[in-house]
Amino acid sequence: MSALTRRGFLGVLGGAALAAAGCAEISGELLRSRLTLPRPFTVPLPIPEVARPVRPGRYEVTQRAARIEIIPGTTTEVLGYGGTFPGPTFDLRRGSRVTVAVRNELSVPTSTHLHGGVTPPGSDGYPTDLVAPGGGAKDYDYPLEQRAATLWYHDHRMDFTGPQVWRGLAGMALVRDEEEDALPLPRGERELPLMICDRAFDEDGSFRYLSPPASGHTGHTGHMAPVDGDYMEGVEGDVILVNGAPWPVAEVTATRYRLRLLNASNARRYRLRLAPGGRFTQIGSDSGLLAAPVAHDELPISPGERYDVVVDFSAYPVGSAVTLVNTLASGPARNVMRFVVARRAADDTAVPAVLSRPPGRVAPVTTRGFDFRRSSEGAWTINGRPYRPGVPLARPRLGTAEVWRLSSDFHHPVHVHLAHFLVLARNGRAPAASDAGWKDTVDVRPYEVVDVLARFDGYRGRYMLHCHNLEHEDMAMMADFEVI
Ligand SMILES: [Cu+2]
Repeated sequence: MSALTRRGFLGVLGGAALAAAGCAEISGELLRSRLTLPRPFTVPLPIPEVARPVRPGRYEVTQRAARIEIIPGTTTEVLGYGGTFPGPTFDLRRGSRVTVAVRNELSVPTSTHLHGGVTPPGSDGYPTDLVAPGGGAKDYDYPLEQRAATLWYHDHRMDFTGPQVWRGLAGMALVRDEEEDALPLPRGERELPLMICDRAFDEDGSFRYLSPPASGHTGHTGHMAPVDGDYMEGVEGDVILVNGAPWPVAEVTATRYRLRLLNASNARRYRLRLAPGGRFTQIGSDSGLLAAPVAHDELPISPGERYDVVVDFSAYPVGSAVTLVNTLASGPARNVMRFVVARRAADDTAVPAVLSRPPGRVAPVTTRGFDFRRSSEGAWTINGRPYRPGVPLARPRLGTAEVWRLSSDFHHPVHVHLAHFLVLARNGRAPAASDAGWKDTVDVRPYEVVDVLARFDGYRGRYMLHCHNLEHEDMAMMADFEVI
């Protein structure tokens, strides 16, 4: 317990002090690399390969360890879907039911969650619904009865999501539909999935993460908790990876590009800007296209969130370097990646003033509160309770909507499985421009109360809501709800 309590109250007090100082934007504790950091903007941006079905509607992917070059001149062992990091991108169609057969050849159990998916409960990646190591397998069924959106998938193993995602078990999944097809948006080489995450590396090139404390405290779920007490706030790395490459560079033409931004970090929040200046035209949120585009100078993005944006590189002279930066960080982690505008090119794309007809608001049938807080015992809890599998905190009815009031003592990116929601208010005031659209993850900041209108459509059964700071999640900040 000593490792747990050492910083137990420091975090709470520190959070309050930082909030008072007006700089409460950092959501984790920095873990430094023990090798020389690579020079930024030297590694070309990789684009993950697109998964190919073995036959129509069926994909097979094997989780396995592999050694890949992330930091130039050294290699890193990853735990990867298909032995790659990120895993392959699944390019899927609305309503085209697919099965993904996952085979686990790792030495640890896994559970795969399609984040943002409207998925039957048996395929939703419940944390104890494990695929056994050493050759276990499971067919995950995805009916994909949902709007076009930028989704991702990652491991969700009870108590070990943080270390297993850190070591590579994550990838992107795009759902497309006819509504999106009809828009003149950039596509093909001008549509870039950008999975942003931070990592730390050891001298030998391996991923550096926490080891279980020597004292060996147990997690609140009864398992060995992997999170060192010093890192209860969450783990941040000092190397920023995009699609698995450190501070990569992408050559672009002076045209519009569609960027699918995903924060796949364990704990790090970002406030993304373009330097020397420029705008993101947001066309989509976590759960699909917006009704109309929204222009942003900067985008706050917490773990699990996505933004679908268009950037028009014709606004820059040919030869320009346009750097995606994170204004919340200083030092090397302030850089994310760079675009170099190589040449002019024809561009017949546009961002129409009307993008889509998202589902409307429906009247909520009730209001429920979920309080995300560190308990006096130093555990991350929801409504005062550490996670108890099989004990639902709420039973919403299928086909209804509810207001969920999310309150917080720290940075908690709250993710709800199955349900999509609209942000109604922050501390009783209008939400931020970046809260636009239907979402599945919302950045709840210290001492904030965020009201969301959640729709429970799709399936009855057991789902969960949890903090998507993966170290908080592993330290029991999860809860079940059951759709009835
Ligand atoms: Cu949290």
